[in-house]
Amino acid sequence: REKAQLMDEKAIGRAITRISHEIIEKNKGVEEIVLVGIKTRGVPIANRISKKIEQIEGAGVNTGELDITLYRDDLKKVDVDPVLNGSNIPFDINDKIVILVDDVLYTGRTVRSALDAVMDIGRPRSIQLGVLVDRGHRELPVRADYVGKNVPTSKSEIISVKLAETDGEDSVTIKE
Ligand code: 3GP
Ligand code: 5GP
Ligand code: MG
Repeated sequence: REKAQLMDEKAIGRAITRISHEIIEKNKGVEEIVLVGIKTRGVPIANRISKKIEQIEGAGVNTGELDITLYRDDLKKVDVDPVLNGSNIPFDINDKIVILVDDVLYTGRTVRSALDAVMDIGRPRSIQLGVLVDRGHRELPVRADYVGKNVPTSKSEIISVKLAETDGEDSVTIKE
């Protein structure tokens, strides 16, 4: 079926700016926070938020990444749990507020896996979650603290997220 555009470059930029402000406000500054992007597209989103926060606050935020592999051979089958593949978090997360960042939140299984990974590395004071798109259909009690856009979907729909860093352009579209 036809692709419908949900966000263009400007909308994605505004969402990232808003989320950055929300992070700063909720945490009363950025001294205690670190950002962790979930590969693939959570990483450029985390980096953009990190840059934006630095612009706003004039202070840098440690930013790392988690690699979580989705063990399954086709995108429609989401019944296999994601497994941690690797991480690059070269800074202390003990007593920090860790903010996980992903492109799309769906069943919540990727985030559950990411929570495990973070807890293995250290003992953060708290963990928060930011996503560009929340498409619903949670299978676990997971919710995002920061959401770019809520998109009610059917299970057969797919949200395509393109980012300049990985895809040469910025767009969010929905297709069957
Ligand atoms: P990402 O690595 O940038 O997050 O899951 C592998 C890739 O497939 C993801 O890219 C994601 O964008 C894309 N994808 C598209 N539809 C789906 C879906 O329904 N579930 C999952 N897990 N990934 C999807
Ligand atoms: P969950 O584990 O919550 O089911 O799915 C989250 C992960 O799967 C995210 O990292 C995201 O990239 C991917 N994902 C799930 N559904 C979609 C979708 O419709 N579109 C895209 N682009 N990614 C999805
Ligand atoms: Mg993702």
